[in-house]
Amino acid sequence: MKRKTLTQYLVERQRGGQAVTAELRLLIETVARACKAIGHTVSKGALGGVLGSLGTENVQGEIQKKLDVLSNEILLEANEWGGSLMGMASEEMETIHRIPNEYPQGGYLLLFDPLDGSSNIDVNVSIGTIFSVLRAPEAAKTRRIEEVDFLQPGTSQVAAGYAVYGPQTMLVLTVGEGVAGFTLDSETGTWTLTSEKMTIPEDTSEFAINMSNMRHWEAPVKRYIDDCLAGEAGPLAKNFNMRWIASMVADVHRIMTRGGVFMYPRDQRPTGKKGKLRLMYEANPMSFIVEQAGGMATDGERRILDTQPSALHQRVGVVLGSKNEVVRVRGYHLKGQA
Ligand code: AHM
Ligand code: MG
Repeated sequence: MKRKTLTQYLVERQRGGQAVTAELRLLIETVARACKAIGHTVSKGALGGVLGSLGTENVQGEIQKKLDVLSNEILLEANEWGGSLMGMASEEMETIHRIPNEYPQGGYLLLFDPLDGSSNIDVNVSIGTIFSVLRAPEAAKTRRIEEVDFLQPGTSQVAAGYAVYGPQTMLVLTVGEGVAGFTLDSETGTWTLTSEKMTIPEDTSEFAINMSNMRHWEAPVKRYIDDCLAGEAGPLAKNFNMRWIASMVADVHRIMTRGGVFMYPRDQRPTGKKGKLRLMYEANPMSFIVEQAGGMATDGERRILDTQPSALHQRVGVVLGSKNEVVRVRGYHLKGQA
């Protein structure tokens, strides 16, 4: 069977309507090429001398791994000169990266977590890249792009995706017309369409949460997980399975494939009050993808995509996945407030 490539998929959407402009297509293809390079670098592991820490800290106070920084550089270099962007922002950079004057400026902004799941890098467990594309505001086109221009709600995203570097290297993409999955053919180097319309089953009996944080959780999360653990005899009247990979990309990819509910909730620690995951380049792109696949994404009570960001690196509680289960978790939160 002759399968479509990423380019064909995007060209079809470019011809079909407004969702993909030539500039956006070029941008997505460039990001996909960078992900291929990151995947290649990741796969070299110890042979490439890329494992281990650099000893530096990023803006979030996290120790940077060599691969965090290398992946960030790969994405910056690949996307700087193509003419689709005005600026970029990343988990690994304190502030925004403006496209240098020597290159043409485009109409879009790119945000990314260059290598998500950093704690899994050195142990050879799946990791990934997450990205989000916004339009640069009209007003910014006559002046320098500023950080505030990036602070748009997730509903403004024009495209989002993730690459997962696992047993297979895959790219999962939405341009707001459903979600498509591409597998990297390592022999030809081609992103090849392998799932034309990914959909998340509405019901599930599988949850993903870091249980070691249980003592810090807010009451609704604790109640929900207690009820899951009670199984068939409990109020949910079914047995639940649990998975936690500690790479959001890999956990979300499992949910995209067979359903489930993923939670990194706010908790009561001083460092957990706002959640762990970052809104702009982790929660927003993943929420866009999950919603486009028929799932749902909330911070416990509210839709993540409606959040008006106030800072580039702001954090948010995340509950996403199979629709009926996310509705249930939201119910526990809303009931708690009544
Ligand atoms: P990172 O972007 O620094 O890798 O952090 C985000 C990751 C997510 O991929 C994952 O869901 C979570 O952190 C795991 O956290 P924990 O180690 O607390 O379970
Ligand atoms: Mg991350």
